[in-house]
Amino acid sequence: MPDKAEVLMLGPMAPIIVEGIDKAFKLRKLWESKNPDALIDELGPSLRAMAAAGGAHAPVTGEFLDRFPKLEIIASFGVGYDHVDAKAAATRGIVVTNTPDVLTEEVADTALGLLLCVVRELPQAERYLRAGKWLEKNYPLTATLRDRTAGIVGLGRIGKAIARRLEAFGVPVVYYGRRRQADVAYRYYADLVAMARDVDVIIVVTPGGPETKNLIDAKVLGALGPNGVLINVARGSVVDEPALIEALQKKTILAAGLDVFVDEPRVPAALIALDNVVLLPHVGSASVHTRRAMGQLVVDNLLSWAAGKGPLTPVPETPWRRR
Ligand code: 8YV
Repeated sequence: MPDKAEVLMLGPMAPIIVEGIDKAFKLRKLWESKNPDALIDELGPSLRAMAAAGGAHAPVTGEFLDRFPKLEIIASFGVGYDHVDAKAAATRGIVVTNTPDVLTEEVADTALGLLLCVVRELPQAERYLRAGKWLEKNYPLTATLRDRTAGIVGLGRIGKAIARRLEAFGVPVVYYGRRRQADVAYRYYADLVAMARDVDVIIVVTPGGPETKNLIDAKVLGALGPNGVLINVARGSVVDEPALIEALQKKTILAAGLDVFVDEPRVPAALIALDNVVLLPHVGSASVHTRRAMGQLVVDNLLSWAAGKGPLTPVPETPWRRR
């Protein structure tokens, strides 16, 4: 039997991934190494596979990839892969995989939950009850989801799952994206500011990375207006955070719901101080069920690659080519 292939894991990952890789491959843990540089030098010339994630893992840059001339696959955890330079991987013939589909419904659930929390002030009302204030008087009346139109920024798989839910809630949906989609009946805007002017809710669910950095800027927030609500379940980088803080402070928009931030897990104190924002610690996909499915898909991508069948879910920038 040939030796098991080595897989370099760049940072801590869920037990299902660690155990799954450890069973089928020779797992090497970069973050546990006393001398990560020496480990890279040792593995670099022959390593064919890596496992990575965002957050605590260092970003995978072209410079880093140059240290692994034989690398074939980076199996990444999460549908978003802005922590991996996929274009740099593509030019080096390396395939990157992500974990789409298995988290679509979960993230869409979270987005709707967050929207309802923001518009109906449910976390604030709960805090009010716990503080014993209900005994003094009723919680003040809130804004409503009724009579709102929602604009989705990024009508991909998760965006469509959010749109389906909004339809069930009786909320009209429009969308902004790089191109009009032939298979949907929702109104399309090629101009984000024009869409922001026409809607009362913006839901951001577009990939992160340089192409969408600060897409939601002061101009978009200004167009959204004083009754406007911003929901972000994508990446913190898509929203100009200082501009958002200013809009919330000056009430040039009504409120925001954020599951993602520019410098996670650090959340600006200015946001935490505000009452018209609901803040979640990046829990969009974070149920036991969904995280297990995502973890298993990381492992399954590596297993399928090792069996010579090609990875299951390569990202569009790096389609699999049999070698
Ligand atoms: C994960 C996510 O929390 O899938 C994504 O893109 O944002 C989340 O589901 C994240 O990827 C963890 O690294």
